[in-house]
Amino acid sequence: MSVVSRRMLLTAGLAAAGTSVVAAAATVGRRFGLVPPDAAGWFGPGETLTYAAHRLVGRHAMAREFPREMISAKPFANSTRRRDEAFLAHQATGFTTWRLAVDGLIERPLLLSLDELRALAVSRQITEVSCEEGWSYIAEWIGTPLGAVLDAAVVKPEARYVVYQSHDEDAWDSVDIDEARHAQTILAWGMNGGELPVPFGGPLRMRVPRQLGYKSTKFVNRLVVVDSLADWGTGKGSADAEGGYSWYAGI
Ligand SMILES: Nc1nc2c(c(=O)[nH]1)N[C@H]1C(S)=C(S)[C@@H](COP(=O)(O)O)O[C@H]1N2
Ligand SMILES: [Mo]
Repeated sequence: MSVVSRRMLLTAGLAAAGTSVVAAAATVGRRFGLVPPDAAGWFGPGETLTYAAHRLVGRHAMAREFPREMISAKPFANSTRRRDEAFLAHQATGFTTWRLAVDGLIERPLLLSLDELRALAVSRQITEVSCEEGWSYIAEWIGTPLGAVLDAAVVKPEARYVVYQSHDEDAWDSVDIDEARHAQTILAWGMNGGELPVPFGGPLRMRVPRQLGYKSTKFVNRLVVVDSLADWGTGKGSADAEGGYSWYAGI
């Protein structure tokens, strides 16, 4: 038997073992929130291992925060697709009538202006946006913790995920409740001391600094608290997951 074929057999055997172990653990894992919504795909076993490991040992881990002097002089705004008509109308009037809608499994549906959002709580962080394509930049983000919005809305006990939608209709995404309530997960309305500029997602973007940049959806306009992602798109939990990226993008 050649070295190559033995290695191939070994790899195949390990992969098969890994798959069956993960399959056996799936029932337990689902119960304890260790299985990501895109677990059924080709990369499913790998996605599940990463997600489960981060959830078991890193639930409270913090994304790296940087000193002020490391803020990037020229942050790069990634290209963005077309925003909807409503966005253009709000932009024309300086976002004064713009509102963030919050609904789903909550006691108090909300429609929040930017001022109302700012009045809930303010949090600052100097963190890095890391794109899966290899570039990154560091900026100061000022915003309202997503957890503070969830508290204001009074989340029902069966809630498991927060779906976020955008004026860019192709950019919906979601995080689990732990990520949503993590102190560094914020709805950012400020950047580097000023308002959040439109190219960077203004008036409001998600900042999920423990995950890759694509989870930090720009132009966010609606949050929906849900117990399952099955009814959203094809059930993978985000537009990016449907496009082949992993739903969980922990760094
Ligand atoms: N609405 C919207 N949000 C988005 C994107 C997008 O195309 N549309 N791109 C994502 C990706 S892939 C990255 S890496 C970051 C980049 O953030 P930036 O534009 O501030 O550089 O935004 C994310 N948020
Ligand atoms: Mo990205």
